[in-house]
Amino acid sequence: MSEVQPSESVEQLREAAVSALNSADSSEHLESWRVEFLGRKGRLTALLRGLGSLEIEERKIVGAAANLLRADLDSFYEERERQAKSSNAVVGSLDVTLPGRKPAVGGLHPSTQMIREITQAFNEMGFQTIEGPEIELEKYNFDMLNIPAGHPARDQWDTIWVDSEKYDDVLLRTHTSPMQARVMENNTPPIRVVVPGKCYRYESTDSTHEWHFNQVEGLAVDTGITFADLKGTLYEFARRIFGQSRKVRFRCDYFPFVEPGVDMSIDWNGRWIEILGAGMVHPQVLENSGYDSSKYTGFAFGMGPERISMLRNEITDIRHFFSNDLRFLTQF
Ligand code: FA5
Repeated sequence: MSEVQPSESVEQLREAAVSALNSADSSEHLESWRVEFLGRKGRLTALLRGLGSLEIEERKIVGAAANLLRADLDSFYEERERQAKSSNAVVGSLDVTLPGRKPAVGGLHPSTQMIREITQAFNEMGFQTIEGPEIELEKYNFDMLNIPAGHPARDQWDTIWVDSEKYDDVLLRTHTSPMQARVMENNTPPIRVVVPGKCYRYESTDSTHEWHFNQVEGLAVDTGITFADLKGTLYEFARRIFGQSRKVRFRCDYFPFVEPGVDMSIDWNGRWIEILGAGMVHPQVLENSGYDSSKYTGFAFGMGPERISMLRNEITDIRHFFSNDLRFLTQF
């Protein structure tokens, strides 16, 4: 075996080349690395040119080591170049090499979906949808509805009052019923409207009570409207929303603006669940709006779409509707 050792300079060149290649972090750096180490006037070429001055045995060994180094550097360079090309495809913060993902698409809020379903059921029965103010005058929220100041029925609705420079008695409406008075004031019979919208009550929340929630009000006024019309309309509504075979129950209830007043429940797995309040429009309310109560009669109702959606979709807590949690919202 020859005593001649492989040239140190091949090993030094390998070390220098590999370390420079590892720190080349851009295409420009890679190119200057290629020129420095593998180029025609580069360091490897210079080393090969120097072989001629070596003894024949040494030249063989150093030559073989230098050729091996060239092969290695070529393949290291190719690998780095391939990596650089694929990372060049990353444009700014957009990585176009990532696999495609379905874009998130928004949808209608579950309350809106329920409101639209309810109002559509009534639209198909000839009711028109209208909206009214959420900030309301005491006059419409209470007085016109037969609930004058000091009337104990005011305690039924815990009221959020609003400071106003222009008006004395302004509040966030506690129900959509003030629209009964507003609609009657501005229209002549026949009237058939449904009024969806937000209501506010100063009350603590629990699984079935929110301090803000939606209602859908209904009002029909004409000559000859009877309690049978109220029952027939609400029966048909319950069938459309809860299914054709749904059983319905009416019981007496008290609201100052209707006489007689009722609540309507539906049969839900053998239990009666109350879903709305209703009644024949009180003659005083008709008179307050300038109608002759000996000529006109009407019925009105008010329901909570969130409570109806809870029943239909087996939602156990009303607070989910307004907590803005996508895990809930995306289920609709
Ligand atoms: C009223 O608000 C009457 N204005 C309804 C009415 C209209 C009666 C026309 C007669 C004629 P009540 O306070 O019961 O009634 O509310 C009606 C519906 O609103 C309830 O059945 C319920 O579905 C919903 N609701 C009431 N309070 C809340 C609350 N805190 N959170 C969620 N929903 C509520």
